[in-house]
Amino acid sequence: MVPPFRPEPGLVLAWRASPGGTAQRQILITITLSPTEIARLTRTRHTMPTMSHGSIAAKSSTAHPKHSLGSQARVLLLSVFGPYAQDDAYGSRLINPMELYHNQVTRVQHAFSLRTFNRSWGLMLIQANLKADCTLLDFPSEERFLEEIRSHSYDIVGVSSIQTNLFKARRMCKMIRKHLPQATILVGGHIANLPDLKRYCDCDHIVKGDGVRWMREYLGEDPDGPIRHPQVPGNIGSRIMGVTLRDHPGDKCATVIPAVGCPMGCNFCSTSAMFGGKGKSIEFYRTGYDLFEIMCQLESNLAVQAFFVMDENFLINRKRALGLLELMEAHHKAWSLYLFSSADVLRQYSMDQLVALGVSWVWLGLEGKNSRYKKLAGIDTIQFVRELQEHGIRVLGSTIIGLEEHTPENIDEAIEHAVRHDTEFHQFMLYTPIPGTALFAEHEARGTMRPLTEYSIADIHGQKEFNYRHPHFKNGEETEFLLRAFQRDFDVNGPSVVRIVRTTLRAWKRYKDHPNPRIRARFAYEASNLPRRYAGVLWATRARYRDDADRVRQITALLDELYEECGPISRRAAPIVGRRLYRALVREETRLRDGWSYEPPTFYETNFANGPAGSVRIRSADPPCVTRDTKSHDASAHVR
Ligand code: B12
Ligand code: SF4
Repeated sequence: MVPPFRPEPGLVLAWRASPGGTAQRQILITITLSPTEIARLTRTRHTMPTMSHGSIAAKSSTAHPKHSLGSQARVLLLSVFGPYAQDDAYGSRLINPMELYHNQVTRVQHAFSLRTFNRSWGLMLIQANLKADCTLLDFPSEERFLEEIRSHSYDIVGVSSIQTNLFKARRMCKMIRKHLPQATILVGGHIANLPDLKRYCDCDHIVKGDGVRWMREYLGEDPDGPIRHPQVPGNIGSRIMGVTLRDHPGDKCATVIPAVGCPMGCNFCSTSAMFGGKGKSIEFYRTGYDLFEIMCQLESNLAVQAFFVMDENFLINRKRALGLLELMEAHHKAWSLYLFSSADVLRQYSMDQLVALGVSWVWLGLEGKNSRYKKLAGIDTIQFVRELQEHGIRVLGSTIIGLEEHTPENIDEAIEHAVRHDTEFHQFMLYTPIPGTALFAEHEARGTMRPLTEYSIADIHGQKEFNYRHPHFKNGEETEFLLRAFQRDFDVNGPSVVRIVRTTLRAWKRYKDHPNPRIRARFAYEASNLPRRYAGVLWATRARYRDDADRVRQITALLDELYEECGPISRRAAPIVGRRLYRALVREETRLRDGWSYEPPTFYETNFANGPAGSVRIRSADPPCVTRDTKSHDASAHVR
């Protein structure tokens, strides 16, 4: 049972018709204020009283608010407080953990689910690019957050949140006001697109779009200065089958953030909407050379040769991608890249180019059979996924449940279509109009949004229910359809880890004798787990599925293929590693059955020396020392 959100005194949440009497709706909050509260809310805090809201990067800097202390201001940046994987009154939900895969990809795979955390990269990027002293408290508990604002003095406190975590952001603002009444409060991240956010959160500025530029302007620093890059491992504390992955090729990688936003502008996409929508994106690193410089530093400082490229559609800037490839070739970099991409953009590259660029994972929007997205037009995605896999490119397919044409009668067909892709990972998400997107505006205009009183915003994370009236799904049946999709994919295609071993093995067989030593080296690195660890994975998984004849047959065939390729060493290793893994797997299953969940550790970091006790000073990767223009710009020129 999810405990209901208990509104604090004076807070009323309701939808009502806008004054014009149209179908437009707005969120109405009535807040009863004491005279001191009114005085506090209306007071100017070190800021020019020009704008109540932040600006997207493209707005004129003359209207930009400034902090009176400039770079002398002390800044604290915060992510919303945990714990996350539990049902509570502040909007945490057990089914919405702070984990990418277990949240929305492998959530029904039990102990086979990949458990891992990612840092709050947006906050890290901001911190690395301010001259002002800036402290970051990432994933605090509520107590730790309170301790920080009670025991330290800050001039600016910035909270990053997504819309789902509104109640936490609201509580944090309230607490900051109470304990640091002189501080300016900023709220940024995807929550900024929520209409009337200021009515919920007692903050001074809502920052929409890129926070680096906004903060630099706010502090009187150079908004066009070069972008330093945080040095951050892509994944933290990864576990699978009950085992923690340490130095595991395939997990050990650095995050690199070339850009934010996506010029494709799909109607439901809040990331695209956040950074300007169709035709727009914000590039931090415009050329292959800029990116290469950063990646070289991350490579040596973090000892990685794989990169999680945090860019919604990295390959869309072809010149930059091919520029990077040229430098990788010239400098013999056998890097692996984990990318997000749309199918049409991927298709603009030859397989040779993708392989040479080290593309070894791609997060691919499959959306739905016959969905009308331009990025999928004329592409047989099942065939395309197969082709990518044959070249060692593992695919995380992303399918939408609840497209307008989906009905209770045809949903199984839609699910079967998704499952037939047999991708290594498959994300299923509910079609959800998020404020700020074209889809939301459409539903608003049609009057099909559900009243806020009917649901909690904390449940609008794409894995539970709709926030609008679907034309065909009634009475919350989407919850079961979504779960059915995950379960079907798991039942038919089995644990993702086996699919990953399959594609890694086939790619190794195909590329181990490639004439280019750089390409051979990359495949060798990715295949280095095969003889022992992956042999053990298959052995243990087969043991776990011993009562399922089909699965046993399938895994045995793959294991035989692996033995043939890797020789006697793998035959000897499989049962030894496998038995150990099997025991860990069963232990993990018991733990999970008993209600075990995972939480990310807290990080406390400063961008200056001699920070408070317990804090760690960050280091960042520096770009080539030229002034960069990171303004929002028309990126459509890159799309052929
Ligand atoms: C990494 C990630 C995660 C990580 C979270 C890591 C973390 N520490 O928070 C994981 C995998 C755990 C995750 C989970 C979820 N996520 Co998520 N996630 C992302 C992802 C892919 C990347 C975010 C990122 O780092 N981008 C790169 C950085 C540089 O950009 P940024 O974060 O936007 O930050 C910039 C600005 O926003 C701004 N900014 C950000 N914070 C602040 C704060 C201040 C003070 C200021 C001034 C500026 C500022 O400045 C930054 C630099 O320009 C985005 C999609 C995307 N591409 O952005 C989705 C996204 C943010 N997630 C989203 C959602 C919905 C979720 C989930 C609910 C699950 C789901 N259904 O997808 C859960 C929630 C988990 C929870 N309990 O809170 C949505 C948010 C929708 C919305 N409008 O609110 C997004 C946009 C994906 C999408 N399109 O649906 N997520
Ligand atoms: S292609 Fe992907 S990232 Fe780009 S707008 Fe569409 S859904 Fe968003």
